[in-house]
Amino acid sequence: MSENKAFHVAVVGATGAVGSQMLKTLEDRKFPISKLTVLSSARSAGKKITFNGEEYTVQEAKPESFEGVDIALFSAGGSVSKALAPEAVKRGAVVVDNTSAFRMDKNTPLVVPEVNKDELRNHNGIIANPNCSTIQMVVALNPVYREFGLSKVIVSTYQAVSGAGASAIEELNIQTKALLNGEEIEPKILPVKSQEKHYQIAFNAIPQIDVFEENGFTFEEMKMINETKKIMSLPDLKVAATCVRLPVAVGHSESVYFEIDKEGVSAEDIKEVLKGAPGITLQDDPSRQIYPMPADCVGKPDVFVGRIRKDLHEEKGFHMWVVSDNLLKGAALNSVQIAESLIELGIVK
Ligand code: NAP
Ligand code: 12T
Repeated sequence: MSENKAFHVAVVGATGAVGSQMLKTLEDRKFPISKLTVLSSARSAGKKITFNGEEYTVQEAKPESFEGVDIALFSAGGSVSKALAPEAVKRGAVVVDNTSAFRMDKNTPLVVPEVNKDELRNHNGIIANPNCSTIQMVVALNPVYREFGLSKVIVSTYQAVSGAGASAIEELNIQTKALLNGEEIEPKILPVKSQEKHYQIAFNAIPQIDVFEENGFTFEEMKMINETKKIMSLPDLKVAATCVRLPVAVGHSESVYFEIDKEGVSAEDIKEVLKGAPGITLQDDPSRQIYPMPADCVGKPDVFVGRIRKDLHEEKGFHMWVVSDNLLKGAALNSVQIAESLIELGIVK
């Protein structure tokens, strides 16, 4: 029985914001591991990491690192995935990739287990983990779509700095302290490290996440648009997104407007559907000031939904507020759930 087997797991980018949460999630969920390989760039090679009370030495990721690996979780940037994921597959591993490198490739399943777990059966060695903002939105939209249909989505995000890596968390902390002490700041990371201009994030809001495309949308916004259609198998769904970075360390928030197909549906009907849905916690009671906030979601696996209300003008239109830990369901947890699903479906044996 595959359930009793244990696997050689490699984590690529193990020293990063996402990779460290992957290790914690594997530990917390008692993932069946027979051997663990922790990989990074040459910069962190030699560093020690503790996992399940044992010490592991971080190694530089190379093609040979994947000999004998059953499952490789990648979270070290798109160029690392492009170079090394095929090398891992060549050596017999199944790759769960957290970067945008393969997400829109038509031979690569893009999976949120609550929504489209069966797509895993079509993999060719690599399974893509969607963008963090997309994952929490589709977890909330899918049960609504199943019950009432879905024609349009307009989302504005309020995203945490941890989505941009460990260095962006450090930048927020340093700037906040400096500004409170009346000192000068020198932004170096946000909005996009490799671009020319960098802006203050402490006490600010930056309407740019990832680089701009020709059409005026940012790549983060285009990821939300294209990935939502692919995961939900709704190529004709109308989707628009505006993605904004806030001075919050962990936890993405989203204001989601959506239009359903069915008429005569109430906000209560939407709440009923979301109440029992997988991976969702409904926090919605305005009379008691109950709604989701990032500070309450840190470290928790669920997608939290509240502020559900019917639009005042559009009969089929609704609004909701969706919050989740971007490093967990948005990244590490979803990847580990994909790996668990691969075992459960007998795809990795
Ligand atoms: P991070 O905190 O900056 O960590 C980056 C990790 O990648 C570190 O472990 C780093 O190792 C490693 N790395 C960098 N260059 C490498 C190389 N050439 N070879 C091997 N390892 C290398 O970033 P993060 O926030 O964890 O994000 C990592 C990646 O995950 C991102 O680039 C993005 O593609 C993806 N991501 C996806 C989502 C999502 O929406 N699902 C969210 C966030 C991030 P060193 O310690 O040696 O530098
Ligand atoms: N640049 O889709 O900056 O791999 O918050 C996710 C988050 C890329 C991704 C961010 C990013 C991804 C960010």
